[in-house]
Amino acid sequence: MQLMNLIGGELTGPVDGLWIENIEPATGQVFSQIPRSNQADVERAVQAAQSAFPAWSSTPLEERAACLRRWGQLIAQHSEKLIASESQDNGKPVSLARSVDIPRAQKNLEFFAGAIEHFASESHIPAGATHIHYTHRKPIGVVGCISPWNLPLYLFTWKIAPALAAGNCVIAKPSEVTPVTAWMLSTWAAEAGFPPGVFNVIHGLGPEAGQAIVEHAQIKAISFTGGTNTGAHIAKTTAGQFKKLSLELGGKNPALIFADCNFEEAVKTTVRSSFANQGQICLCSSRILIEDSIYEQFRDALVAKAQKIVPGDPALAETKMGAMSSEGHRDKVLGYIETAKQLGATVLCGGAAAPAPNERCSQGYFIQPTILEGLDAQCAVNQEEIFGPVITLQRFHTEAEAIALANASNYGLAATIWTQDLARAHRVASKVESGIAWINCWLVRDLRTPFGGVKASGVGREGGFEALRFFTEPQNVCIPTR
Ligand code: TXE
Repeated sequence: MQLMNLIGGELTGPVDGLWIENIEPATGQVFSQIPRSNQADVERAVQAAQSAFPAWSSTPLEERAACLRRWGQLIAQHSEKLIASESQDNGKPVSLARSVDIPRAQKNLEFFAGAIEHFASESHIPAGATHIHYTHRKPIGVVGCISPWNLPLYLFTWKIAPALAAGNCVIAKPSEVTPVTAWMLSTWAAEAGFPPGVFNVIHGLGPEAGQAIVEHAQIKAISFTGGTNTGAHIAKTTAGQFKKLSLELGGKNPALIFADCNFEEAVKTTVRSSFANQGQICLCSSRILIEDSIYEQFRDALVAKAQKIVPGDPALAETKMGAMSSEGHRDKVLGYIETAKQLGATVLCGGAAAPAPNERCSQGYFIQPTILEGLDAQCAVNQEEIFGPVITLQRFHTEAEAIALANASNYGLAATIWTQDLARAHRVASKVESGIAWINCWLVRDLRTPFGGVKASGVGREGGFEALRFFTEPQNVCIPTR
């Protein structure tokens, strides 16, 4: 299978004729080739996008919304193929692609089709006004959307949908690790009704194709989700160009387990929040903070449940945990487990690569769900984002200590708080340094809410009208009333 770029409405190979091998992580085998695009491909895409911008930005918003809705319907129509492809490309179980990734990709497109129809700007008219001010929100122009490999089509559509709805032309780059479903979606752009050049996809490596997008002077905004180091690099690269930036980066998310929690529910959800998608969700819990009086009981219940999760062939319907997204990432995660052992951690379960679930997957990248205890809060394993099925347990005695431990991190994306005490729930949520706080639940999303992190977890917010504000440039217009 050979994937193509989409430039100016045409599916086309890379200018230089170079290709990258794309590997199925469950088998370690090459199953497709993707364009190794560079600055020349990006230049062609920017030119196509610039030519398309005047017409697209003045297209009635109902028509732009209709294109997004038709695209959403095409996802629904092709969902079986998308589910299988997402699982093959990423290593995630088909059950997860079926319940989360692909339906959510459709919803993202349909949500922003609706959101743009309800998006209004402000006017400021003081009593007895001599002048009226109103805010004109204009599309920015050509924008770049760079997405990661953990939720490939889900995060790709989360960015391109608001960008297109707001009237921008898009240069999108999916992760080179998981490019297939973005490519499939690109092949239906014309059928959905997008004129040539409105939506362009450039495949390739981050430091080449991604870097060319980030550096391009005519690309006026970058929406990026990925690693914190890459985000910092993008911020430095664009600083002198005054581009708008939305950076959704890593996390080291605490789960605060108080003694008065609903025990069963807290254990069940913490297992899910720790190991869903092999721990490769930026919102996954990675530091489990447990109140002293229930520490042993909670730990043992968590370990008992985690031990029952056995990584399986992602293509099989019954599999709950699949393969790591790539060999390099598998090795990085195993490296952290080794570091933990060297630091004297107790491995309560897992702690190694998992055996291949079957012959087909004999060369695949599997890791056992791993729970560690006995590590210092400041050590690398408790400070750096591992982004795999690896969690650490820490003990606290007081609410203040729990909050201090939760905040003892450079990251600040999501916190999960488990307590039945209503006042404490609100109090702790307000003191935890995070963009999102879930109380007695996890990963419950309303697409209208602001999404993003503080500290090293990023800059700006996605979601709802926040995303539409990001993808528009406000202009204040002032006019006398008489
Ligand atoms: O991500 P990268 P990587 C974290 C996680 C993981 C680490 C590194 O901890 O272990 O990041 O993962 C593109 N200019 N997350 O290296 O490189 C790249 O091609 C422009 C958290 O795989 O950040 C891809 O499309 N673009 C995370 C995207 O950036 C560049 C999800 C993300 O890749 C670029 C993924 C450059 N110079 C990883 N270099 C989350 N927050 O959900 C790379 N890219």
